[in-house]
Amino acid sequence: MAQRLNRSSLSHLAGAIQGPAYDPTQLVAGIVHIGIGAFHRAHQAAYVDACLAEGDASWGIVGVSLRNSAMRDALAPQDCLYTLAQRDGSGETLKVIGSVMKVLVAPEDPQSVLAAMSSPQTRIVTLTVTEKAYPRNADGTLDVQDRTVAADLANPDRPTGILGFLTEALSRRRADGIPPFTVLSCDNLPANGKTLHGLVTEFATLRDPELGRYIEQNVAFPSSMVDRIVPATTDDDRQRVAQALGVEDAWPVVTEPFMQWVVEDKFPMGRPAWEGHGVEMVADVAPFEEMKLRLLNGAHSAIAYAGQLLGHETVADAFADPVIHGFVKGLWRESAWTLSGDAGLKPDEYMARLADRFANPALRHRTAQIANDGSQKLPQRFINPLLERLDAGEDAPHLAAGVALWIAALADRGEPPAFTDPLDEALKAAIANTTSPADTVAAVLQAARFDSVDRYLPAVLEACQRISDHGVSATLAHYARG
Ligand code: CS2
Repeated sequence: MAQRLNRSSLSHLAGAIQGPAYDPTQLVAGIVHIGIGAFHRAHQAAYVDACLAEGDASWGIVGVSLRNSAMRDALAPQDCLYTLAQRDGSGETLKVIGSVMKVLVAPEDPQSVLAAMSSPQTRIVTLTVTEKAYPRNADGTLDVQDRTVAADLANPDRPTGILGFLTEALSRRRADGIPPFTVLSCDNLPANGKTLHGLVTEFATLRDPELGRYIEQNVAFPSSMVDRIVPATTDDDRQRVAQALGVEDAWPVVTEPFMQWVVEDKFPMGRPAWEGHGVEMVADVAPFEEMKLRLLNGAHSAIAYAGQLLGHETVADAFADPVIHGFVKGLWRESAWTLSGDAGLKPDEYMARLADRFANPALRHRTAQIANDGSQKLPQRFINPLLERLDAGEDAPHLAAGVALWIAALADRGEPPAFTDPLDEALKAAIANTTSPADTVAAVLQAARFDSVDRYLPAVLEACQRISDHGVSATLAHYARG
């Protein structure tokens, strides 16, 4: 068996592959990151790695897994070193990242997570936990019915979810006279920092109104827009990377060359010098985030559901299908119209670049991966721009058809389902129990808890009817022509 990637094998990596340009044993843990998956390791941890290489060793990362031990089990034997593989049509470059110091597994040992978060050295807590881990209602308020919320309110000193961990750690710091850390959400939600601040404040208030007030007034929750396409790692990736590296890496990350991070500059406890490494530190993230969620993520969801329905396994394959391509262009026209014009952004250039990124032949980004959790993604990707168009007296046929593609793909996902949703129980019941197409569409939109359903139900229904009468390709072509 080949030797494992770790500190002692770093000096004999094959080729010209670079390891960390600093001594990982000298790092101090300044950041706790909750949700240490592939995305974090390809994005924030890579930006931090670049900062550490400049000599400020105080921003090492302690990663936290909220669900299981898989990441810790893969990374611990390799001193948390891992390979970042950037690929596109012109080839692949590999780099070994050293910014992650250790990985904690919350369900096994919540106290070690709280201890890391409560340490005076920890100045920032970052999160990539996906949309569904923010227990909120359609209007952004706390979902008090959520099971994790109820469990964490009942056992505040043994939390399981993000609100429980953040609140308990902030409460312990306050009791110990340690200033609060800054909380940086890196999830694909509109106003992610503000949203999370509201949720933590509401949650903490239910525990203790005084604590709620303290968090509301004293803790910074900057918003951020993150962007990098990171498909799930496959066994082929592991083999290819091991061959190039000359040592084995149990969990490399594979991504595109492009990366972007726009961060609201609000860090009372300090931060890495990210701006020297391409991070845009701004006063208002909203225009960037809206453009990304609506143009990139919106198109991604349309490609994912259309691709699932038409048998395309990857984004690149689906985007090469002329009917999907044509539909996405129409969707882009509708969504781009909703973007704020005064932030100096250039949606046309952005969309041209997106088209190249989606066509990247070296990334096997599975449509099934993006299709997951539609009930949590569609509001910011389709529903919000759709409602804004209706408010302005414009129609939104592509956005409505995007919702219809989701419903059609949900009804057609096979057994075991090709993709899943946290509201599956209600969504499956909505699809199974209804008799007419109109009933099904209304029931699915209700089950997904979308906002203002009545306003766009007829347009979604029309698209669903077209799909069932004429098929997916003819429907996409119809909208693209319109
Ligand atoms: C994707 C995103 O899975 C999804 O929902 O749309 O993960 C997307 O790849 C990233 O946001 C790109 O930055």
